[in-house]
Amino acid sequence: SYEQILFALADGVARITLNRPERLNSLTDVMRGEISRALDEARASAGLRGVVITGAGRGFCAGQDLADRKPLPEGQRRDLSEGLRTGYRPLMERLRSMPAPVVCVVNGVAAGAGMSFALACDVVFAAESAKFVQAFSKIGLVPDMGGSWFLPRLVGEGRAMGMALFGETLTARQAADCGLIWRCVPDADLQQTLDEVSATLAGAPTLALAATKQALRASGGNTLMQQFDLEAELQRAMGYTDDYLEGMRAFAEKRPPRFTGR
Ligand code: T3D
Repeated sequence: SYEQILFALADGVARITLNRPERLNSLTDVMRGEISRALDEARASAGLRGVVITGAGRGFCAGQDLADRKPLPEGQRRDLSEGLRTGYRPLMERLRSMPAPVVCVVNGVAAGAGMSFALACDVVFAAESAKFVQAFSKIGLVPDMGGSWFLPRLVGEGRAMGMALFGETLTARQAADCGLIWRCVPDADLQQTLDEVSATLAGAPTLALAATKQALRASGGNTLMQQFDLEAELQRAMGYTDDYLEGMRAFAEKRPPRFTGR
């Protein structure tokens, strides 16, 4: 059972909802631990088809809970590295190694580590009223939870620098326009987006999507020739799946495929 998140599993799709709305779902030690545990539970469940992450209330996630970081008396300093190693990193390792697709539906503001969290997911949808802010520089910190790695890869170094150094707020529309996220949707359609994304993942050729993630992720460190090799290896494996067989049958029979994720 969970205290600070909601976890549900339906039709093979796990839904994790950050659930401390009065604090804009800012991250506590407990919440980080619970998200990690939920990702483990999802991954261990039979026939997982995908993971959807969202937030309760008007915010998605305001980053580190600053109530846990009370100002220190003069002369004292805080070592922040331990929390990154033992709290943030284990969560991110689980998120990034999830074979099934992970979709984030950003319902409201995503700030600091909350923004990194969203960007770590494979695909990000955001409500039109949601905002993205690299809050770190405003409190004298550096982007963490992988933010310094994701940002330049998603939008290029020029935009990443602007976002991270100035910490200006981006609207969901701006985020979608510069390629930071996949899609900006009207607020009124957010619940429908959650349901549609879940249904899409539940009916997807899950092994192919896992291999697709693997290929796209590997591309940054591969030459084109290495990528050809990887594609051939992955495509070989796909050729033996039930879903490929079904995809070919459905095409020949002019009907939508019924993928089982195997
Ligand atoms: O410390 C380490 O371990 C290092 C790791 C750091 C990782 C990080 O994430 S650092 C960055 C931490 N996050 C921030 O600096 C963001 C702080 N919040 C904001 O800048 C703003 O709240 C937002 C831009 C996110 C939203 O603004 P707005 O105007 O929509 O809402 P608000 O009124 O500021 O916030 C609503 C309430 O949530 C408010 O409480 P109140 O006044 O109603 O009692 C506010 O204090 C609280 N809240 C917002 N963010 C946090 C928070 N409480 C605790 N921690 C927060 N991060």
